[in-house]
Amino acid sequence: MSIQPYLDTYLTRHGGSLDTSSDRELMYALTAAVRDLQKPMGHAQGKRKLYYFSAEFLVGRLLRANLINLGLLEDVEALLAAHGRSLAQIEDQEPEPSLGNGGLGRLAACFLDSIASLGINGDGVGLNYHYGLFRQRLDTGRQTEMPDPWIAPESWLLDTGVSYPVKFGSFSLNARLYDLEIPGYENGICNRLHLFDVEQPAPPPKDGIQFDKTDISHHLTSFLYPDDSDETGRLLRLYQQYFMVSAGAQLILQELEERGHALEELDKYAVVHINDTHPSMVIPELIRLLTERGVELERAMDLVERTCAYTNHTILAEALEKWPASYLEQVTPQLLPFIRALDERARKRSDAPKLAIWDAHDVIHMAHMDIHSSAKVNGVAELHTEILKNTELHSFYVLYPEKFNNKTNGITFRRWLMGCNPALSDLITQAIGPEWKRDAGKLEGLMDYMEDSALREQLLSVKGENKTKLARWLKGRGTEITPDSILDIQIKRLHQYKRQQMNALYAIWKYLQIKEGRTPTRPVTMVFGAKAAPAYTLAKDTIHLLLCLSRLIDQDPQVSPWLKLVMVENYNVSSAELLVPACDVSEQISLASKEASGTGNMKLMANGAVTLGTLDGANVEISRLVGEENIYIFGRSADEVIDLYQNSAYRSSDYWQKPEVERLVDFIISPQLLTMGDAQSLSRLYKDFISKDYFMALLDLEDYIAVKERCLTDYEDRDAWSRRMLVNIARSGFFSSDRTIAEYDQDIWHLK
Ligand code: 26Q
Repeated sequence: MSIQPYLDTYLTRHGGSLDTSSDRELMYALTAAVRDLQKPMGHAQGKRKLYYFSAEFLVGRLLRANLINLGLLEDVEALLAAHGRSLAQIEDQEPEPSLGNGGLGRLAACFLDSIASLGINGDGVGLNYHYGLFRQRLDTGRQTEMPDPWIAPESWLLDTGVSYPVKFGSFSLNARLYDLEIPGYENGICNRLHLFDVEQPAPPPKDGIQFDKTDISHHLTSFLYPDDSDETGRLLRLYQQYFMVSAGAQLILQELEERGHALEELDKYAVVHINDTHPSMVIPELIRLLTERGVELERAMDLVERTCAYTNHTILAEALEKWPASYLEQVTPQLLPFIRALDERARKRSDAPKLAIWDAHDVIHMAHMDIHSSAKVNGVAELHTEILKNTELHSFYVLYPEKFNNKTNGITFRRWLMGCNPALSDLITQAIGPEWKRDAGKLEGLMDYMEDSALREQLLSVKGENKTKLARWLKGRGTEITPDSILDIQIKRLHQYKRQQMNALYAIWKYLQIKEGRTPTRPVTMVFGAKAAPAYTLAKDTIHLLLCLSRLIDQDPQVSPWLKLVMVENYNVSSAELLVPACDVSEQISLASKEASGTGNMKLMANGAVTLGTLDGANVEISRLVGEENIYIFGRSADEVIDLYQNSAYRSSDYWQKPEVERLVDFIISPQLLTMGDAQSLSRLYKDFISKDYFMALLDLEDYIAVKERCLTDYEDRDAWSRRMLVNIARSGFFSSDRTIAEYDQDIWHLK
């Protein structure tokens, strides 16, 4: 397979060439060439087909990823180099599809890559948001949000020309189907991500991300998670969800019939995976469509229960979706009789009120509907699944023990090692050969090189090169860092449970230490990348605090040679691909029990970062795999935290009263800091720390500081540190999404 003819055709048609076209034109040319080359490729085959429904697919840039999977990366790099061009520069012009917000969306993208790579018959189903989540700006000392348009003149989207009618309470819309092709890794297969869109999408709003949320027909696919702090926003979310699942359900039944199967055989030929509760309405919608076409109601409910599977990604109560029945009455009244029927059916199995789908207050509980009406329910890491079974969803577990299972998350090593860290990939291949690229479990072979000091030296120097590369990129954006410093990185959505605010208190501690003359052996660079939900005040205040600290440190000549705090603007997949290979210390510091899994932790580990974290989510499994000498664990356990909540026993003021803690918290409203920023914002954060601190940052603070200091000191023994890096890389193979997907198939989907 060669890309050259496709590329030549495009360039000739557009009057360009590899020598004369701009990087952007070449990006368009390569996009079109790869797209054309993929078009005739075959879809994975199989008796049963998976439809993976998700409100988010955070796919990232696609050029490099697709070239890797098509086996064309090296050829294209060589071809470009022969004309003095570089793929890295060209791909920098590629806009990143902004179709997700974080872990759940990126997981869905890794899963599609693994599904195609394992040759599994499965497609994704989602929405084509034109302006994404939002583009984050930090130039005013706080976060502001802008539209993030990504659909360029030459995009990866294929217009299928197909559309499905979707009926709402008072009007109808057509859902037009666009496809993104998802090639498998060197197997000639191309699956699809189906993205539904309105027929007349609105142009980008002029006033930031504000738009008329009642103009559903034009704005339904404008943004992912439109501001839901008012009712029009919440209704719009519901319109989005129903639009996605109704079109998706029609597509499933159409494909079933096209393959010549009867509707009664749905469960034999289709699996519907529900990624968190956002697509849950696919359950009543499928039942509605089946009965409309003549299947008897009880039979339809049975069929759908055997067809669906649900993944839970959170134990946070506020993220478990509940909808007032009145909202559904307005948006999608045709579903209510079917939800009522599902509720009555569930009540025959258990009449406990807390298991109800439709409760006494006329609220509909999506997760409850998913559990009653799916064949399988899974959590995303061992600890998370145990917590679901023993606490959050305990009554459901008692009712349906056989439905519950764990599927520890994973990442695609094609993007998160081969794609983003070619130098490390080459080093690994030199040592153990290329088989790890097909089977990440083979990375374990690196353990045999523990005494190979030359290899470990190279590991350190590759890390150094990646840090230099990051430093160059940051410099282009106006920030200077010392590549020689320790890179301590926390990259993830901003949320109190993830405890960026605790890391900020560490920055204050370090700042004060240096002011007192206790300089570290080596400078430390603390890097944050995080977007806050637009209406999440305390999260935005935390960003403000970080930006204030960053300025305070920069302006202090006594401190700035030793400490730097960088907040990367608009953190996304593309910036993650630069940050992950460069990281020394991976901050995974959520309050134990709250982070369902985490997947950044896996990416950083695979790239030779050492984890500093709590025993939460998949950190528990990382810790078991690498052993306690190769990870820095601190803080209370999930059991202790759950006890504290159950007994309402945590008082943040008890911890604030400790002089060491008080000094750090009070610094937030000190004159020094107040001159840097906004008093209202800083004092709101301060008050939250001392009077609430719902996610218990002060509880773990002292232990965190002590363990972080030990970690930074240990970094100086470069020989011992390189051993830690090697163990982390070698043991990361378990977290391949190929392993995760093979388990989903084995235990849930049964497709192969
Ligand atoms: C809910 C209601 C209203 C508006 C928005 C939402 C909403 C939106 C997004 C709720 C949840 C999400 C996203 C959740 C998410 O990303 N969860 C992460 O999933 C990862 C993959 O399983 C895990 O690794 C992370 O631990 C988990 O936080």
